[in-house]
Amino acid sequence: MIAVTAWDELPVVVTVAPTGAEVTRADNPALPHSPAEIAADVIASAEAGAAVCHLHVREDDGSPSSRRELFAEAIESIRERSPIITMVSTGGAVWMPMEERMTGLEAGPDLAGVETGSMNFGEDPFVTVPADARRVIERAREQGIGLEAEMFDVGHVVAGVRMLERGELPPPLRANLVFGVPGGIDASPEALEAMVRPLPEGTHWSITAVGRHQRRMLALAILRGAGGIRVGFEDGVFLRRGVLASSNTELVADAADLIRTLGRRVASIDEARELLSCPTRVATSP
Ligand code: KMH
Ligand code: ZN
Repeated sequence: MIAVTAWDELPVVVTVAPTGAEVTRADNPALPHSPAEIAADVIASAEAGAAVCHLHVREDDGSPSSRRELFAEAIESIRERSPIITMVSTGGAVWMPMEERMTGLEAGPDLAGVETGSMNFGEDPFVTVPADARRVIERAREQGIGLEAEMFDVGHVVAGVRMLERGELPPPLRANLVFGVPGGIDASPEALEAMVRPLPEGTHWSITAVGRHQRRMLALAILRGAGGIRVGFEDGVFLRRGVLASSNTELVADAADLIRTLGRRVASIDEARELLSCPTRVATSP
């Protein structure tokens, strides 16, 4: 058991999101595409402090994919070399039908994301109606996969909490609060408070921030007692203004430095499993 007496003693879980669906090699040539490249980045990121990986997959040409085999291959090669917690996206890409967004659930991850609402994602609609969220949750529960709610605005937080209260979303609530996506909530101290306020006691909350305020938002969240932060090419390809990150690992190492600089510590994978109530899966092959 982790004996926690104060928020500043709580270790911070670092998640790496190595690929996403929107970023391209034109944005950063180091973007991993193949399952082997994704796995290599995840393993190196785990060594730099990541305890969770949030996975999307790509075809060889870099286009976002929903093929189960690609998820399975990535997860398998990660598990061969690291106990890092694996999480699949069910957000996919804006143009993916729900059926395709759900294929990662068939690849045996530890956790899966679930969107608790709809929004504009830049210029595109990004729609998850409640019935679709319930489908994701149901399939994840059938497979023994834990859930993390992906929340891009206050309404998504409120909807997720309601689902928890109604028993539709199983406890414990793991919430990833996302800031700065055009169409979602902004990246500001006030936005952080607004997103945290509806969360019930005992929620494990982490943050993701995109855009120029990314590092400041991560710092704010670390000082506000966040249970986790997320970095990686899905969320930003720059290390600093005008400086491209050389790899996902560099972004993770930088996030780990930030956590330590602000007086907290980085959660080990074992600690993250405990904090996220995420037991090691017995069946390791997807
Ligand atoms: N690619 C975005 C449209 C998630 O993974 O849950 C959705 C996304 C969120 O990346
Ligand atoms: Zn994602």
